[in-house]
Amino acid sequence: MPAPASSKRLRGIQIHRPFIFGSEAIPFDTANRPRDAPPDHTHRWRIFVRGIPISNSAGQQQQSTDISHWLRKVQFKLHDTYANSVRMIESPPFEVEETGWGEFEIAIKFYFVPESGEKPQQLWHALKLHPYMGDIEKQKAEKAMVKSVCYEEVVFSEPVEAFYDILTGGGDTRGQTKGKAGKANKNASSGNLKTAEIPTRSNGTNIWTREEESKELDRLREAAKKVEKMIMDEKVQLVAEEKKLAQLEKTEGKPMKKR
Ligand code: SLL
Repeated sequence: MPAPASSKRLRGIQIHRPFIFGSEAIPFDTANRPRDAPPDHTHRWRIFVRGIPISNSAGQQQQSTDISHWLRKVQFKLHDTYANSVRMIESPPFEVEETGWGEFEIAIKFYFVPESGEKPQQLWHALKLHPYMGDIEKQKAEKAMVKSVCYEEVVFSEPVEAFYDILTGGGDTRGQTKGKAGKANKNASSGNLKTAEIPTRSNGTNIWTREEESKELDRLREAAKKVEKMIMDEKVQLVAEEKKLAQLEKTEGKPMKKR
């Protein structure tokens, strides 16, 4: 018996959906120390999984692209020193807020919507409480927020039809599909937030844009050129040094081998 249409996998199609995940932590000071925090705790922190930050039509308030149409729930596995260390977050915002004293690795497990037929996927995040880049002393003195945020993409290879429809439903997926997906893009319409499409340009609040991506590629190309030039310069230098050495060996003889 053939499989029902909705569970048929779309051959040659790959869809990726971007998201960000990470942590924010802030040290307590006498003014903001939560009363219920154990005495050895020093920081308040949050671990989260979100869509790509965007802003509303007024270009101000920060929102995120919707990821809940493909991401059903998220499990955060905290350090064993926490009571109920496994936290299942059943609806957005997918985040856990806690207080603590130490840094540790958090396992983040993604459960996809049931229509997807996809197995859960896990990634890791190292919770950062202490400043680790930039002017560390200044941040410590100011008790600044410590952020550690990563961009990632989940790749759905050959999704089942029902899930493909959910992923692309009503949204513009151009640039989001690879392989033979071109044909299937005919239902693409002007964007709603479902697509999680990375915006082309920045409006001042969003960090991830196609424009930034292309600038970054330019920077990488520039850097690669520079490195190539440095290698060439070193080679020229090496040839010159070898010449000098050969000259010296001619006039002074070969150096004696050390015992
Ligand atoms: C460290 N390897 O030694 C790490 C462990 C554990 C963090 C960090 C509080 C738990 C609680 C907490 O911050 N645990 O008391 O609820 O740095």
